[in-house]
Formats: sequence, C-alpha cells, structure tokens
Amino acid sequence: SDAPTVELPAAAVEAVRRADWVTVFTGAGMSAESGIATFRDAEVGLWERFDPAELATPEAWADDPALVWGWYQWRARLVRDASPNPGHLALAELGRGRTVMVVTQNVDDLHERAGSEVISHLHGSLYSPRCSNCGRPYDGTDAEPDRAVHELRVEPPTCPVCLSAVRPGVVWFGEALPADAWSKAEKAFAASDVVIVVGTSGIVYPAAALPERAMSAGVPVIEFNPEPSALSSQVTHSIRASAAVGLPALVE
Ligand code: BJW
Repeated sequence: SDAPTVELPAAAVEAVRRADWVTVFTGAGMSAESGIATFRDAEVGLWERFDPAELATPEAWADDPALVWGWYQWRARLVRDASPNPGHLALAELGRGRTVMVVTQNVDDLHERAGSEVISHLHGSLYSPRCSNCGRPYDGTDAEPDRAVHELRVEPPTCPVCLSAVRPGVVWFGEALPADAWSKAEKAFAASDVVIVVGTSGIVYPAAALPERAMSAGVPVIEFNPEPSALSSQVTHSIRASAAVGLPALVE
C-alpha cells in the first residue's frame, strides 16, 4: 500500500518493549490528525481573527465572557464530532500488557474515547465547566455546545447557587494547574521506565518541566513530532513522525 512508513530507532523500540511502566505525555499535535487544530496553528472560520493564546487567558474572560464561552463551546462541538486517530488507538493498545499512564495537556477526551485511562489532564477539560465564583461543578444542559456553531458569542450559563457566570474547566495562562493533576503527573513520571512525548511544542510551563526532569533523572525519553520542538535537542530519541503514523509503528 502507499501508507506512510517510518523507521524507528531499534533502541527506542527495545526500551518501550522492555518497560513495565510507561508515561505518555501528549500535546495538541496528538489530536491534529483527528482534525483538531493545534494551539499554535491558525484557527478557521468564525475564529480566524482570534489568537488562541489571547483567548485562553483570565483577561479575555474578564473582558468578554460570552466570546470566551462561545469559543470553548465551538471547540467542544468540534471534538464531539471528531474521532480518536490511529495514534490514540495505538497508545490504548500499548496499555495491554504494561502500565501506560497518559498525562495530557489536551482538554479533549480523545484518549479516553480510544480506550486509554488518562491519569492527568494538566490543563483541564472541555467537559468540566464550573462556577467562576464558587467553583462548583456545573452540569446544566445549557452547557451543550449546539448553539455555538453559528454564533461567535454565547452567554455563559449561570451558577444555580451563587448566580455567577459558569466558566470552562480549563487552565488559562497565569493560573495554577490543578494540584491533584500535577501531583499524579509527577508520580507517573517518577515511576516510569520510559517516557513518550507526543505532539507538544514544549514551551508551556510547568508542564514542559516534566519530561525535562525525566531526562535529568536518566529516564529514556522518546519524542514523536513532525517538527523539532523545544524538547527535541534534549530527548534520547527524537522521531520526526506524526502521532498517527509513528505510534502505530511503535506498537506493531
Ligand atoms: C504534531 C502533529 C502531529 C503538529 N503529530 N505532533 C516564562 C518562562 C516560563 C514560564 C512562563 C514564562 N512566562 C509566563 C510563564 C507561565 C506560562 C507559560 O508557560 N508561558 C509560556 C508560553 C512562556 N504558564 C502558565 O501560565 C501556567 N501557569 C502558571 O505558570 O501558573 C503559575 C502560578 C502558580 C501558582 C498560582 C498561580 C499561578 C498555565 C499554563 C496553562 C496553559 N493553558 C493552555 C490552554 C488550555 C485550555 C485550552 O485548550 O484552551 O494549554 S495554553 C495551550 O498551550 C494549551 C496547551 O495545552 C499548551 C501547550 O501547547 P501544546 O500542546 O504544546 O500545543 P502547540 O500548539 O504549542 O504545539 C503543537 C505541537 O504539535 C507542535 O510541536 C507541532 O509540531 C506538533 N504537531 N501536528 C504529532 N500530527
């Protein structure tokens, strides 16, 4: 067939084969081949005028909550209509016979839908809105993303308890990562025989410090990214392959 192929370094394949505990650290590139744009790629349609790095901030939320809520509803809809790609499926397959701990920076649920257990969503989730004031989880049906497809601004729902605006359950620039997600991620990295990094630019901290620490501790780190990232020069094996091509080759 004319399916893309990739040559994997034998030492990388061997390190994964021998490992009992594997931590997989993923970023937006993991979901690119599911049709979800990466964070630093241009957005499309309604959203092409907006810079994601500016929308994912407490300042944008304070200025225009309906714009920010509408953006997250639109993204939740895109993800709902997307499917896990062969990379997600390969990682779920890798978890048969060894412990694979997925630590993701992504707010989508494509790892879960592929059958992986995600032990840490470092930057939160599209599916855990909460009150911006009292923090209570919000489970109202008006958090459904249907309206957002055609509308730039969608008024956020209101917390039934304190009547404040409901916000997306994600981590914006300048906000602390959820403490439990962070400590689970630290434990996973500390316990692993090998770390696989997929589709992250490696520039957003403190998340990017996790693979750096593993490398300092002498744990082999294998990166899959079609482009060089900020981590590429430090990792043990940097493989220029996309998630949906490289990961199935690793698992087969
Ligand atoms: C493929 C592919 C394919 C393409 N296959 N690969 C200076 C130094 C250090 C830190 C800072 C600093 N100035 C400011 C900071 C702090 C800041 C930060 O790190 N900024 C940097 C940008 C400089 N960090 C924070 O603010 C964090 N909080 C914090 O520090 O708190 C301090 C604090 C402590 C105590 C109390 C209070 C505060 C929070 C960071 C939150 C990040 N949030 C976001 C949004 C999440 C919600 C949402 O999705 O909307 O998280 S930003 C965005 O970046 C998102 C991502 O998870 C994250 C990482 O991006 P990612 O995943 O790497 O994606 P891309 O697009 O950058 O890269 C895609 C990659 O895929 C590329 O490499 C492609 O080549 C590759 N690719 N196709 C495989 N098919």
